[in-house]
Amino acid sequence: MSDALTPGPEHKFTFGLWTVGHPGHDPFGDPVRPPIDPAETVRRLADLGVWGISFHDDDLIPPRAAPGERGQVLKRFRKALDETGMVVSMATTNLFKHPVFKEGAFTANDPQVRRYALAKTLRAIDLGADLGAQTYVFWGGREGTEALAAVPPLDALDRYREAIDFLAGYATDRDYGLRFAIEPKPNEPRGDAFLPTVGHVLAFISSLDYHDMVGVNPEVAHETMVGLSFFHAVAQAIWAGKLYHVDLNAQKAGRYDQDLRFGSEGIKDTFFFVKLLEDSGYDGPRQFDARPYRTERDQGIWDFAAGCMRTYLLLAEKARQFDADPQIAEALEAAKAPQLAEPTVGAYSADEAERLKSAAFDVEALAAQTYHNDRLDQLVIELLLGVRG
Ligand code: GCO
Ligand code: MN
Ligand code: MN
Repeated sequence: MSDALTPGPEHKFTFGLWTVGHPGHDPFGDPVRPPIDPAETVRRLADLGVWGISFHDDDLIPPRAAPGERGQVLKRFRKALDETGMVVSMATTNLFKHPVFKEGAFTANDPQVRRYALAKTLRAIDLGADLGAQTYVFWGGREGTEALAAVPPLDALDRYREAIDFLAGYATDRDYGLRFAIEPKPNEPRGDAFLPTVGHVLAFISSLDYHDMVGVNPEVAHETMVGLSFFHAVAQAIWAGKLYHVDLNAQKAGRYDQDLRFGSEGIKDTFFFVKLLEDSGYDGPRQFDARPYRTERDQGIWDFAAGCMRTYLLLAEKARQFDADPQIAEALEAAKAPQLAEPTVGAYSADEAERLKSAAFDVEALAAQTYHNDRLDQLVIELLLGVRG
């Protein structure tokens, strides 16, 4: 069966090995599910219509792998990729789990820790490129601090920039054709993280020598944790030409990092995000970085994965209905939404500045205008609740 709600390779849905494979431990409780072999994950996801898989170096090759085990794991993984047609969409480095990174990785105070973090990443980039990844993600899990005095932030940002530029130089030198995507997160596991939001990352990128090959990997949960609109964050990344990857899940504002099934919270912001992504022509991976509830195991894991994709496709369908709805079109006119696309004055000229200063504005009449935003928003709510279209 193929319809608008059936996931297929054309949707470019991807999952990280660490998502469906998460054994369900949390800071208070032990694992609730057994680990899943990466090759098995590839097969199960391919059956659901998933296009790609991503991993941290350590998700694929166990850090304490015995000699010979690496080759075996890779062989099984490649076989599963070949047999299913699944691609490796993204690769990344685990720079947060091992205690060596407890004080930071690229921004650790100890230069030897920083150099080790770079060495681990260089090897992980080789692995990712070898398996065909086109995007390399940097999430600075341990880049931050609790003791504000301990980590001078200006130096930390210098070291962060040095690391990303060095690695970008390496990937370029090796001709890997990789693009880098930096993933912001405000906190957790650190009390305060460096590069906490999409805006911070965009500003940071502009300071890089290799700024052209570096973009952003925004995540629903991470912007939402601090009460920001993910929709607007992604819009700014697209506007800057820097949306290189995206992590999809769900999150309640003001909570710990919940990694919930895509679309299961914050449905309105999520809807406008999906509509934006669909309208924007973004053709990169749509990665789900979420986890099944701790209550799930076995079939529950795959139901969770299917649910993420189904909700995305349902929202994409709602976006098409939004565009085709004449009452919504009228309400958009009433809100003057199309007029925001018209330039205000164009480029600066002294003449135009004079014309503006001497123009007569009927400020009272402008102030008395109505925009009917409540009506427009109610139409959106009714669309989402399924009573329109
Ligand atoms: C998190 C992050 C990670 C990253 C992953 C890939 O909150 O733990 O979202 O899941 O996305 O490390 O970089
Ligand atoms: Mn996350
Ligand atoms: Mn993520």
